[in-house]
Amino acid sequence: MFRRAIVRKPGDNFADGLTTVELGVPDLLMVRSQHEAYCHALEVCGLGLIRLPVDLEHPDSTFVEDTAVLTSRSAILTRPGAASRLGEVTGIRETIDRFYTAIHQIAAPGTLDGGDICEAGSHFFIGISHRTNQEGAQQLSQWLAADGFTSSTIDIRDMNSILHLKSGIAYLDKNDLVIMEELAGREEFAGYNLIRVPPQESYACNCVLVNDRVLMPAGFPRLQEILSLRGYKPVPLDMSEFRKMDGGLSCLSLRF
Ligand code: CIR
Repeated sequence: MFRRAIVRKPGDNFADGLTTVELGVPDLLMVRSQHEAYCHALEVCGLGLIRLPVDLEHPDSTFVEDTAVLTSRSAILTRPGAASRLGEVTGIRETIDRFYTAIHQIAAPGTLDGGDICEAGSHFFIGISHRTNQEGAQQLSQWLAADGFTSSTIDIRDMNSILHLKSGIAYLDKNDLVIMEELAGREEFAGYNLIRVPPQESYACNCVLVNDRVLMPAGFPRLQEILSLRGYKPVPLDMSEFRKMDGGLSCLSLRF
């Protein structure tokens, strides 16, 4: 069960952040209202929110998930792979300090974005991407092993369709793994119940189980129906403006 989540309000310069997609410029009013609705949904799931203020130095800082990996045993502060995002970690450290006694930090030359880390029970999948490198993955895997967790890497560097590993997979419960078609054939995922997401809905792979509900992007009826049929309670949330900046649903919070 999660009890809390850290979120950060998007700033007026949100549209100055990084993006690789051409879906247009985010509408700031919609950004704010979609973020508010997301926060409200987390509260409905029973979480107490730690709401961080706008950080205008870092337009991408609302994507807090990339700055830390929080487990039941410790917190690992990351070292984001995009130069413009490196400074975001300083802004999250103080908050993590309030809740964790065991805190580690990815060090240079390692880089790692939280969006590449998928927790699946006591195992962690670590995406090797254009943001997370082998050194970063190795450091994380050592911290995880010291806490009794296993991990393995998934190389996604040759995939243009996703920024982070969690843009393409999400672990839910009872061995269920939501997965995009392009990744479903990989042998690393063979032991899971694969919930295959059709290509036209692959953005919805980035969903997240929060206690008894699954928060998922709105507008993806096939996945919503599959989740309902499997006994999950999907909560669709409009993510259109975050998607324009390559953002997935999970990256808007750090849940613990
Ligand atoms: C970036 O490119 O870093 C941001 N514009 C989006 C980060 C999204 N993070 C995530 O999905 N974990």
